[in-house]
Amino acid sequence: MKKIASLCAFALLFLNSVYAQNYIKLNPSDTEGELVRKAASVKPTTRQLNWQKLEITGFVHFGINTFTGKEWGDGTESPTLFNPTKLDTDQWVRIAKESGIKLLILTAKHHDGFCLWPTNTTDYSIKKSPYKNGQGDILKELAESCKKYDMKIGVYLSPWDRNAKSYGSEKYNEMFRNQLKEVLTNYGKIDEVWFDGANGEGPNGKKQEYDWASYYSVIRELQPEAVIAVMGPDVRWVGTETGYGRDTEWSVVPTNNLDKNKIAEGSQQQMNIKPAGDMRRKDVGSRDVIRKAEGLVWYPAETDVSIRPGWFYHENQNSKVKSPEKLLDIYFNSVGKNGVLLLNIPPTREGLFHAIDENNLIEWKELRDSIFGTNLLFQNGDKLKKDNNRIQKKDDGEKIWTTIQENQQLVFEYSSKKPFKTNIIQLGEYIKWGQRVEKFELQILNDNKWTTVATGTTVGYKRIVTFPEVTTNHVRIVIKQSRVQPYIDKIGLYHYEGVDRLEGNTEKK
Ligand code: FUL
Repeated sequence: MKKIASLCAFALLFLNSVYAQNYIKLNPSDTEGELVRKAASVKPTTRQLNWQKLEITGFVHFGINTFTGKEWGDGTESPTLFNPTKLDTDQWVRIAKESGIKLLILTAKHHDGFCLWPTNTTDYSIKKSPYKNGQGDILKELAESCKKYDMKIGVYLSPWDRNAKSYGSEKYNEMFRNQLKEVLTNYGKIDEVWFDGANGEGPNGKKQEYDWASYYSVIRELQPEAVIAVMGPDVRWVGTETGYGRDTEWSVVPTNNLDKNKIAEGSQQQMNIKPAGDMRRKDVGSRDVIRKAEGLVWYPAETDVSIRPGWFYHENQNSKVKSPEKLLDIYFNSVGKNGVLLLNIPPTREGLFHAIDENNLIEWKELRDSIFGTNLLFQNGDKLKKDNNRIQKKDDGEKIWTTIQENQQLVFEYSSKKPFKTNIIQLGEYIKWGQRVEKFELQILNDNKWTTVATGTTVGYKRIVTFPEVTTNHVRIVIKQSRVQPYIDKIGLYHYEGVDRLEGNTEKK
């Protein structure tokens, strides 16, 4: 009996490690084929998948810095400075909603340690401010507005705390867990918890050893559906704060501390599975990179950037708000590069989104709607040309294109009666079944000759590539190389007359 039980356990362990959802162990003896098959089998967790589908999320940097003009307070600023006179979280959420943002993350506590909710863990909070005579609670106000507008909500809670006396000792870990408990229990559903990487000294010159595992446990227990971002297991920082992601962006990346016992538990132990290597490097997941790894894990990129030069509001930056077209370029290079955009909009000292920011956000949304409202591929009832190798599958009501056999090219050929102008291609993979595409191309037929007008590497959830405008009525989109088989669920060609004006991708930024 014992033998059967241990055999079953072994079989489970084996199955789990081969078909593990979110992570997989590699063996040094894996052939190229096995490596690729394993990489293709790694999939997002439900919380990662739901998060990726949000596409555009928003950051709200607001706090004591808003009133001092600083970017990083040192924790000695007087709470009496915090006094927004016209604070209106409905206004924030309405504007965010109108611009297509799906989740808003509030800096409930930044590095200065000042808490925007009436915490019991420290005196350094809104309770000591003149705002609503110390009776205010910005997190509560925002949570209520989010509920009203059907907006998701997240909290930024800085582990680095330049005010807490206990910082640098075990007591601080306790305090931080209590802060987490407060923000995760009293405000309804929280969809994202954002931990920053900055870790300096506290007021007594000491550095803190963060007890990450215990923080993650609190979050998983109180808000099991929330993703934990950046210094967390679910979402990684793309590696720049410019809003421009990588041309080749893999969500399946190496991890080197897969512990057999933890895999055997088969649960969301990926919180112990930290990715290996520098996630800021140019290539995080191509075949060359994963070949050297001990294991692989699904760890997608979040691309954060501020609509202004600073994260907090500074009046003298009113002329430097990013234009609608700049935001469009950022959209192409973040969401369009298999990332989720996290766009910061800092409220003014009054407690409102500034009119310039509002205007640019709305115009940005109008631009996106006007471009992506018309897919040039499927106009006038024209259909894709039959291809012997292409088939369709369905999951959750979604149409997915794939090949009949493995390691074959997937070809979409399309001709329309009327020629059309295009300079944007958009593709998407059905990432619920993994990320697989390694190389694709757009070709047009001219005088009976196919010419390549755009190329790309990874696709992932969404990939947008711009190219010099062409006029055509016969195109071919070829998925040239994938891991095992591609699963494509979005395909389209679009046009924007201003493509040439965009800075476009520059990984150098
Ligand atoms: C950084 C912080 O130090 C900045 O102040 C800001 O909050 C940004 C989003 O993350 O690391």
